Amino acid sequence: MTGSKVIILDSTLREGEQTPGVSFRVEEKLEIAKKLDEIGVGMIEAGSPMVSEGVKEAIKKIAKENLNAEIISHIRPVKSDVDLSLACDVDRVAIFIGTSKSHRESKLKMTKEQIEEKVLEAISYSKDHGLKVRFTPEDATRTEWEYLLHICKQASETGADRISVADTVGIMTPTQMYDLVSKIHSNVKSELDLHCHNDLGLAVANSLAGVQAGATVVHTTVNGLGERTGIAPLSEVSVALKVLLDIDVGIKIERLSELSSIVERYSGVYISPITPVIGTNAFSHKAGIHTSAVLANPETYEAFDPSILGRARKIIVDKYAGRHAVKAKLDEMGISINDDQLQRITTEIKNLADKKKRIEDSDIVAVTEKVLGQRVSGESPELIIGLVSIQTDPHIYTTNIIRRIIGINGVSEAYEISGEYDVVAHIQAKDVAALNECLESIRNTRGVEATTTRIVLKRFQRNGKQKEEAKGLRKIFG
Ligand code: HCA
Ligand code: CU
Repeated sequence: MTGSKVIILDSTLREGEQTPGVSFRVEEKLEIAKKLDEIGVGMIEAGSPMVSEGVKEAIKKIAKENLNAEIISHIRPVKSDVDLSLACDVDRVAIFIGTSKSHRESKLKMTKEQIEEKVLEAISYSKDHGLKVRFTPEDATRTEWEYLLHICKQASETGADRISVADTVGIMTPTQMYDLVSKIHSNVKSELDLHCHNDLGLAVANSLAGVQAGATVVHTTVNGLGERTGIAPLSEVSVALKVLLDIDVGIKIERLSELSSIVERYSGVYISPITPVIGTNAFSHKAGIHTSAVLANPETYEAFDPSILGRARKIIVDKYAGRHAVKAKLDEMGISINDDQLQRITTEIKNLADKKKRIEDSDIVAVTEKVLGQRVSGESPELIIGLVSIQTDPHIYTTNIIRRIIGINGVSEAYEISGEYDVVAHIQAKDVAALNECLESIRNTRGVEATTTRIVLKRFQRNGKQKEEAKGLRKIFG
């Protein structure tokens, strides 16, 4: 391994915007870039200026921000693309061209020599105009070794101080990646980037192997966005490097979840609950055997401490839960019970869970009250409940807007409806501040044009037993 520091290049704004269905607005790009910079990303690939006026404008605006991160434009080896990059005032150009046989013969219809000539010309032109240069032999991992080495050496000698080892279709194994990066590293002077696609789910593993072989920049996107199945996700790469290889890439890990939610919202692509590191379930424990072990010693079923992400472990209470889990949950709610009551509550919860898909905190409180025959004295989870009627942009598919809204913290359900409004969202918040934050996020959602919020004063349920008064209303309405 080299002694050089390893840093992250984030390409959410370039590779990430190549995700089918994703298109960021200029202001969204600017906000994402600032957040990436704050979080500690060392390089931001801001876009390809030749794609559109909007992309160019976003790169220009990001470059103007004077962020700590190096700002890169991703271009073809043509003068006009270099000129556009100069007009955007970026720090570096990343010049890419396919080098593998299929790219040369079927896509570019160019010979090895023609490709080399174009690349070297573009590197010289960029250097002459004061730009830093990275060269990416696209599909490097399927390029004949002799040609790959030759063109990388030439690019390096012509002034590309970085070379990106692009596993464009994600076909490497970690050992193959380690071997290839080691070979390039020992034969070429430039520093190496890793650009690993995730077609077979190996992007993170291949990135780690590449770092062990001497590469010093890892390309990521927030939430792993990108062409097809995307590239290595920022959160997984930065946490895995830290936890498994003790390599600190300077990322503020505790802010990764926040960044992920912003990008979910702006991209419309939502992560699964079982996504590593940032997924809702990443630190949830369900089976009785697991929960009692974790409560005794978290190490038993945790790869690393959730607190590094500012997260807490969660004990799931449903039919798989044992008494330890139920006890921990009731303790958390400030409800104290004896052993006999605990046994009965646990049995009742299991019975209920056989009939109901999800056990909410309110179900646990209801079961506890039933067993104890009294209202529980501890902190029952009183929430402010709101119904938000939403008018949406008729040009955007309503289901897409709902998908964005449902990802906002505090939104528990959303319905597409007929009539004056298009959508109704059911929101829950612990206090007025959280309520306002949730409403603000709904209003800021792309496609939301107008909202009207009604606060629930009393809530009745079918069995007639539960009737909750929402708190904090006087405060909101004077
Ligand atoms: C592309 C190419 C690229 C380039 C990667 C890089 C790839 O999608 O246009 O410049 O490091 O995967 O090969 O993203
Ligand atoms: Cu790519």
